[in-house]
Amino acid sequence: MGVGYYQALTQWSRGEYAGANNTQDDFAVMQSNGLPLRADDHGNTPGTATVLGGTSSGGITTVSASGVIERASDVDVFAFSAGAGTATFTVSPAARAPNLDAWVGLRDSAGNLLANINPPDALNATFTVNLPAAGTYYLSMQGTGKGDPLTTGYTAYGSVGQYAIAGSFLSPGNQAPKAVITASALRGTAPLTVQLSGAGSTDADGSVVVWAWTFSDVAGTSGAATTRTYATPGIYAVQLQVTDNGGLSAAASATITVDAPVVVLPMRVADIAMSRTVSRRGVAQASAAVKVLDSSSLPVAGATVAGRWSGLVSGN
Ligand SMILES: [Ca+2]
Ligand SMILES: [Ca+2]
Ligand SMILES: [Ca+2]
Repeated sequence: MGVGYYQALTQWSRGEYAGANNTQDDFAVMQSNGLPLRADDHGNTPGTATVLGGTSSGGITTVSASGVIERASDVDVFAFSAGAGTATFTVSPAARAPNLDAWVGLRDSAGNLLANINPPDALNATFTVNLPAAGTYYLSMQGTGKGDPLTTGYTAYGSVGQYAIAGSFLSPGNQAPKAVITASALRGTAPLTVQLSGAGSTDADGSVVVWAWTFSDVAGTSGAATTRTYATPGIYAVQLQVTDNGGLSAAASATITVDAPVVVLPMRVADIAMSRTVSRRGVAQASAAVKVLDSSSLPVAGATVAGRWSGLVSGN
């Protein structure tokens, strides 16, 4: 053993470094003097894994566990069931005089390594990983070495000791949220200002944490509420996507109809020219030519006029 001054992290060994003059195996010496290594506390394989215990609230399960890497060959495996989404774990060595430099791996139920963490020059490890699907996952702990043991590194020989695990992940069976759009108006005359709110969106087993709005005419925005002003007549689509604290999403949509403003032109009836014709068979036909002028005294094309006859409609 020796002391690695000026190093951020030092580790004890049995003299695997270059030029070592003491290669004594202290574990072997202790055992030969009646100090057997402790029995393993957690299984080494997924089949013998310890199930991580914890509590579930608001769609999030929080777990903790502790254990000991008793020998260099030890692997401690923990199992947990989680929903799809973000999982975060922190592995801490013993608070006092720790020796365990932990390598932590996260595998899915098929044994695929999804993440591993072994920060340089630190004994603790924190990592966040996105679990691709709901299911059972395995966290495995083991001691590790660092770099080249002959120079500035060390082997896993001394990486033993206590550790604590703390983590959180989505509870299995997370339910998707429900998106609800509330609009102050779905139809109106341009310019139309519409207050849009997604505050009525819900999540049965957690909470809505993200509101994302997309519009058919402009770039989208985020937030529980937003305001749009439609200057141009047309039909516009609005979509709201909400995401819960478990990463599941749901969407709702609405259609905003913006009508052209009704134009009222000042106009007047300038003249009505009456005429009457009588056919040989004695049938009389009367007509009225109505002249409609605007405020500039120009004829208004296409003006619709309604009239009603009253009084004498036959005879001279
Ligand atoms: Ca162990
Ligand atoms: Ca073990
Ligand atoms: Ca949920």
